[in-house]
Amino acid sequence: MLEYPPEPWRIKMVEPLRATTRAYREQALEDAGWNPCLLRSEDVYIDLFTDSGTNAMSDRQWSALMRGDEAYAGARSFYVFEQAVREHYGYEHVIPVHQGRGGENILSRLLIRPGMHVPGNMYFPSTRAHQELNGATFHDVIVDDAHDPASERPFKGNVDLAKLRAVIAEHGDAIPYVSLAATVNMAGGQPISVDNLTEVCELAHEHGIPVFLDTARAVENAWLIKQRDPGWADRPVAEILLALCGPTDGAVMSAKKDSLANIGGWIALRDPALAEQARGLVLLFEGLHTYGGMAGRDMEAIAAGIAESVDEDHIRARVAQVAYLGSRLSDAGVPIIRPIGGHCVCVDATETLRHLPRAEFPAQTLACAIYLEGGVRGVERGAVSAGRDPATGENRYPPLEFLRLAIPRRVYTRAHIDHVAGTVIAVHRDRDRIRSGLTLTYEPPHLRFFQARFKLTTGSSLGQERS
Ligand code: P70
Repeated sequence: MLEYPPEPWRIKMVEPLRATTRAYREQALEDAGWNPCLLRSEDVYIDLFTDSGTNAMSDRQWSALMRGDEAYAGARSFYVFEQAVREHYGYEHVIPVHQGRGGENILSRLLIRPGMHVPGNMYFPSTRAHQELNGATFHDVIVDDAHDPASERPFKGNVDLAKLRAVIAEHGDAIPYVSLAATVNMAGGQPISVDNLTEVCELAHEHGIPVFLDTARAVENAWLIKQRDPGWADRPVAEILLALCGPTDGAVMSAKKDSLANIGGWIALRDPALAEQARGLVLLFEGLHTYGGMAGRDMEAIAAGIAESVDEDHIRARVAQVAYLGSRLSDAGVPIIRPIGGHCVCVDATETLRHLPRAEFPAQTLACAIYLEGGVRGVERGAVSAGRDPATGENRYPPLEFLRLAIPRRVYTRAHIDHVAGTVIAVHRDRDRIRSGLTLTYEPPHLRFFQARFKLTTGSSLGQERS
């Protein structure tokens, strides 16, 4: 079992949690249409649904909130925020948005025209949804190992340059940009290396194609580079972050992840003309270009959070807590995506529930089973998340089908994490008792996993009650 260092913080304020009984949870899940996304958070004991916006802010961030300048235009807080992004991510033009998908909407509208093609290192649901809404086809150019849960390759977020070359050869003129992510969420929080990212930018730039980086978890990516690439082992994480952003043309950020905030985001660009167009769209969809849908106090909290996010003690403890959960599961024989990523541990659902067909959504079923067992909420990352092909209307079955346990930053203690490990290990041990998968009863057209409802394919329980 991997040990992790004591947290570099102590707790000043607490939020009570409520444990529930199995019978209570069965009713709650039934009411939620067998979709943990639709549970009330009060009915969840340990919530690993997401690490997005669920972080605990520091006393410094809370006091920064009080400095929020709520002026409609040109608020002081905007300039504090802009300066923090410029200093730590290295981009000149910083445009606030209310959260990541606000930025995805602006960038996609700005650059994509119907019939275009966007290559990227694996898809992310909201990113691809905005690309498709604007008429583009997404092409996954990530290395093959990213689709193999057992592969121990250190940089499973890397782009396969041959795949990218092939997309450029076929669609060169119709590629508005390359869409990269650091880390790659849908691959289990796997990092991209500085070398690979630099090569991708060189190749794209040779063809006049810009590269935009999703920096939601780029600090975690930078930390994993420090751990896994000997060339960067002695460098501060803040320097690695700048090296990651350096070769790219801009970024889209959800500040709800690395930046330890509860809401917010930004777009950053190097090209002044493009930045001016982006501000024009932000005015229409988000708010004025000096607040972008955020309150002044949110911008202050993000600025303080950015500085904390690159603190070596913080990022070491954060990633180590994730690794601790992963190692506890691995040691007990639970199949997880290897190596353990930056923000989550992912349980391989096709491997755990081999007896269920993909059409019965094994990862969604596993998410339900761990909620019933221990009140732990994770999220499906498989066929439900992948949605339907816009052209054929058929379900997409991505190679990876997993249950994601995403760990909020600075929120849960080691005893909480041990409870999660115990819950998942118990479900895995009794996996043969899970006799039924799930069938969709309702699905919305976009990002269906958030609102979809299901019923058990057979019977009235997952068949895992204790006798
Ligand atoms: C999650 C959240 C959000 C996210 C992300 C990356 C790499 C952009 C965004 C969007 C929440 C989520 C959102 C849509 C589908 C599934 C889950 N990830 N890029 O739980 O940012 O939420 O601020 O609009 O991970 O992983 P935002």
